[in-house]
Amino acid sequence: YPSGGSPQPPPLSPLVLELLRCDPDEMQVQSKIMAFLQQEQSGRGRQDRLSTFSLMCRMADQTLFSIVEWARSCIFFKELKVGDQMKLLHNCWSELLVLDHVFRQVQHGKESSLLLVTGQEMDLSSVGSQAGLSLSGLVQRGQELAGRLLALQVDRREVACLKFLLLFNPNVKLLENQVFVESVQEQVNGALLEYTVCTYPLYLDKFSQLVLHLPELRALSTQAEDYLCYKHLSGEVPCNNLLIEMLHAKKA
Ligand code: DR9
Repeated sequence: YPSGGSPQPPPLSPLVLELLRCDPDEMQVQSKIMAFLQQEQSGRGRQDRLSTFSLMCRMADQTLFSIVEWARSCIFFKELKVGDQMKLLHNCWSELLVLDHVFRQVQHGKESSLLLVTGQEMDLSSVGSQAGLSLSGLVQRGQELAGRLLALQVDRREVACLKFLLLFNPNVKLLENQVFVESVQEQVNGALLEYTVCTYPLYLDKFSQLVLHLPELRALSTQAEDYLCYKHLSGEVPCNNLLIEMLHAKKA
């Protein structure tokens, strides 16, 4: 044992480390999506510049692509047949998007602006003036959830676990390998519990506090799907959109 100095931190559960290792590098995702959007804009003349809404849809669409790419490269998920992979993703894509957005706001830590996946900052007052009631409500609700997670001091490792808990949802129907999905859910639950107890020993119920926020996240994602569906029906969402494809898959 090392003598003197500060005590060694407790060893991290190997599973938590593995889940964190699956996480893509935020800067890499940021520059990839930024480059994609600039490419999209650069071919256009002054007249047919994309509207804020189209740009935001493309941005969210690209974020969803990176989430799907993340899932496909993940431990456990790789082992599933494609059919089960699709069912799990169809079930949770909007939850993963909302968690991604909300945790970005936690890290950003500013109440007066949003941080987009591209690294751009957007003033909430300008959202307030451009957005209609339902979008403003969604953004506001997202900020409130971010505020509560910030107060909980949620960290990256915990978020990595939460993403797996959302992805491996044992309530998804007609899975070929239901038992495996249940076992991953249990293992990740156990690892998250152990991690919070070891890392935040003075904070006794951090685990339950974290997990208790999942229903709010799910409610928010349902509300976001409804908004997107409404925009789609009024013909505003650009075509060839993965968001819309996922929206249809879930309803089917
Ligand atoms: C389905 C699950 C999706 C979850 C996605 C979560 C991540 C999305 C990433 C960022 C969203 C931030 C939105 C910032 C607002 C951008 C600036 C703005 O206000 O633009 C106005 C424009 C039009 O507003 P409107 O639809 O209300 O119409 C107004 C009307 O015409 C006049 O009254 O809105 C947009 O540009 C919104 C872009 C939406 C992009 C993709 C769909 C995401 C679905 C829901 C967003 C929920 C965000 C909050 C999540 C907590």
